[in-house]
Amino acid sequence: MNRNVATIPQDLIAALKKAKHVVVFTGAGVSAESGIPTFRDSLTGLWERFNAEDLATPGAFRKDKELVWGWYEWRRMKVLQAQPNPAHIAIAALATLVPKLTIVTQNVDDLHERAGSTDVLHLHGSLHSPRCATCGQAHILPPGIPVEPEGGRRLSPPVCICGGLVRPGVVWFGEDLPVRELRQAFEAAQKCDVLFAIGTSGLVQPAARIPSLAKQAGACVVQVNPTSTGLDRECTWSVRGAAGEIMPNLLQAAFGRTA
Ligand code: BV8
Ligand code: ZN
Repeated sequence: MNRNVATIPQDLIAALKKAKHVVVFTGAGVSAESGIPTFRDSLTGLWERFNAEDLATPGAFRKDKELVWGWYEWRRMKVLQAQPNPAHIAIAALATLVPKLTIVTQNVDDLHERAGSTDVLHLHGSLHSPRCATCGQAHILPPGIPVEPEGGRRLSPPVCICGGLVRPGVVWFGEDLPVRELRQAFEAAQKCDVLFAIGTSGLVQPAARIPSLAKQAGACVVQVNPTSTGLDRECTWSVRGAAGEIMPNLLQAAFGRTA
């Protein structure tokens, strides 16, 4: 039974206070209040006539590597210019308030880490770890924040010492997820007492299975999202609101502190 709630229910607070193992599963919405467009927000500038799912594919990179590499560098600039928001900070603090916390993210930004979270399981890779498409060698990006025009531009991807093209270090549609991270995420979901699904539309597989795995294993599943999603039916509670407000309020209610 999914309860849509605008305020934080007492039984949720009680469940969190006695939880031994909490999983926080995040999507693009957790970075929205840091100014990072969500994955399904419509694209702008050079990419406005595309949707993200079409650009985030090996085929798009083969077809127009400058368009795709320019998009990822523009996104990387946005992330480097952004700051973690109160949701990231509260999630980092949660690690000091519960016996065990596992953070699983679909996001390719490093805002959880910059808020102080460690051992974050990135299911879809990272903007900050490009690699050679041929030999797999990690590519070291120049230090600092790339300067890209607001509307974006086409950029030639770097070339590896082996002659191969450097590609973004993300998992594209049609590509397998990293085996270790996915296994650890599924295991944590099946062992935890409480799982938070924060800022995700629950559309992308196999990551979207994580909340139902937790529910089937008997965990309380809490969704934090301003809108209804396909995950609603998996959730014990769907707390309607922005993560940057809900998460600090939840920590304050349960533990008397927000960060
Ligand atoms: C794969 C990296 C095997 C790139 C991304 C069934 C099983 C297996 C696969 C499939 C399947 N069915 C279909 C597939 C194929 C595909 C898939 O799932 N397609 C979907 C579209 C149906 N899956 C794959 O291809 C995966 N690979 O399964 O390999 C395989 C191999 C070959 C053939 C078949 C299978 C790979 C998927 C990974 C793709 N890469 N990212 C990049 O970033 O450029 S996914 C991308 O979507 C991002 O990582 C993003 O995080 C993720 C999920 O989106 P969300 O995070 O949920 O973001 P979204 O914008 O959708 O929603 C944001 C939410 O936040 C909204 O609900 C909004 O209301 C909320 N929000 C807004 N503001 C706030 C907020 N919430 C809280 N607070 C706020 N302030
Ligand atoms: Zn190479």
